[in-house]
Amino acid sequence: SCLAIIAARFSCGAPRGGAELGPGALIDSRIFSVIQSKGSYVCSFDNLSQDKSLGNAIESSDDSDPDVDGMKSPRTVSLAAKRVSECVYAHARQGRFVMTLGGDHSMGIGTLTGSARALRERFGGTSAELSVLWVDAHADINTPETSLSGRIHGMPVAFASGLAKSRGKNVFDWITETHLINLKKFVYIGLRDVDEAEENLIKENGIKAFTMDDVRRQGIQTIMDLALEYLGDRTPIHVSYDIDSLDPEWAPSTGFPVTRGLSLEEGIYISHRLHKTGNLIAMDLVEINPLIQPSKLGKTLESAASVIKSALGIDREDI
Ligand code: DIR
Ligand code: MN
Ligand code: MN
Ligand code: MN
Repeated sequence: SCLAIIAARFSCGAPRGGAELGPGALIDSRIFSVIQSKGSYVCSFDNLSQDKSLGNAIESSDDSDPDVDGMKSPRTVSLAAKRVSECVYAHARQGRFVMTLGGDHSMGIGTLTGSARALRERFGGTSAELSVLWVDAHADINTPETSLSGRIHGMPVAFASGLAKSRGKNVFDWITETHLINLKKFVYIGLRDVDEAEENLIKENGIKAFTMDDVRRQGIQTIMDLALEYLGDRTPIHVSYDIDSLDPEWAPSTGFPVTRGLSLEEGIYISHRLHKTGNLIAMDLVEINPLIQPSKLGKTLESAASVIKSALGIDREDI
């Protein structure tokens, strides 16, 4: 079958640069040649953001893109996310599995909206609504009003669901009704660093959330049982996988590592269960930053590769 790989080389949603180098590092690790050599997938690559203007956080933090409603680099991130959205949409519309490599998690605005739109066009009606599993230490659901940092990598869930809205000025004004995900079909796993305002948004909107405390109390198997049961049987699933969901022991090269995370085995188990549903249609693997703990980048890439492979149904023994 066909696997579309999108290298979303952006980091303007994050406070510092480096995540734009994540996709290249992953691709250079030859993980996708292994996947192709297993005969599992025919891969095609889209390398987004060759142009400097969308390169990294430092370059984009100049006067050409002043804050809007407290958001940093708003037009740059909006434009980058729009490109990702269109690219994901074009592949998903053809029924391809779409793997987006990040990049900071603001690109989730692009991936989720691209998937949601493609699904609505392909199937129509409410059965065509996307299910989303958000695997992350963070909730990434701040709106411009609640955000303490103004960084859009902390806001993708809010923009992709319509909780946060565009106020013109070329900032997310490309997002329409057809792009939006439904927060009733959305589950978090791995949360352990959530702002107070985000907690409130999760409660107010009745969002299903499994924190790391839940994982420790109940075990990852039970948590996956509950998550998949909640999303239902015959629902296309998009997993947005932030590498910082894993414990820093397994994924040190990331912008906001948080202790008490998932073990690599738990991280792989999540992917494995998703694969086994037969309903996984898209995956994001984001927030690898090769400039952070560079001596441990190899370990971070290995962990990411394992999580990706199990999502695609390639067993650990095969690696
Ligand atoms: C914080 C940090 N909640 C924010 N979020 C991070 O900036 O909105 N997400 N680090 O990865
Ligand atoms: Mn994230
Ligand atoms: Mn995170
Ligand atoms: Mn982030």
